[in-house]
Amino acid sequence: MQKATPWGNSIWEFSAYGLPADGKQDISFERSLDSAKGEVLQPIKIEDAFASSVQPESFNWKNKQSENFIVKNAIDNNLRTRWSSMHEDPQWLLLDLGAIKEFNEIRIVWETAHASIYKIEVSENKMAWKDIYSTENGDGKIDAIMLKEPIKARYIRLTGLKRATKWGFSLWEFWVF
Ligand SMILES: [Ca+2]
Repeated sequence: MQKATPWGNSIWEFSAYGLPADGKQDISFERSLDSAKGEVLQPIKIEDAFASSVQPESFNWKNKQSENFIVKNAIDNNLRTRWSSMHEDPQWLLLDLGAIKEFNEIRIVWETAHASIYKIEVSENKMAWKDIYSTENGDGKIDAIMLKEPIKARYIRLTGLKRATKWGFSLWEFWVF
């Protein structure tokens, strides 16, 4: 509407980001992440999920409907449902693959309320835990974490140590490959 300088209006880039409009997992999106390798990966099925806390259901003014934040939302292959913790540090999310499985990549699709500091541990028995990843510079969006070598484990525990926002720890999906 009004130029800020004697020159014109000039921008380097204009980008828009969002989720699939149909509310279902966008497989082409998932595949596009692997296009460089020419492989199509399917995530390992996660049998169950638990969390240190769940934010109470609330009314979403954007969708005009109430929204819940139950932990199963993190493993339902739906990028429009999310788990969110209570608004306190720290919190954890525990995923059960149902049996010991081998994997070498984890992908976390964060909601705006992401973790700036978090770590991931794995276990075969929920007693002895092994650190496999940590970061103090989490920037949300999608974290595709390639492990140095394939890991065999049944349980995966994500611990959010510091929230990036005043909200909780919230993610749309947790994938294991
Ligand atoms: Ca979901």
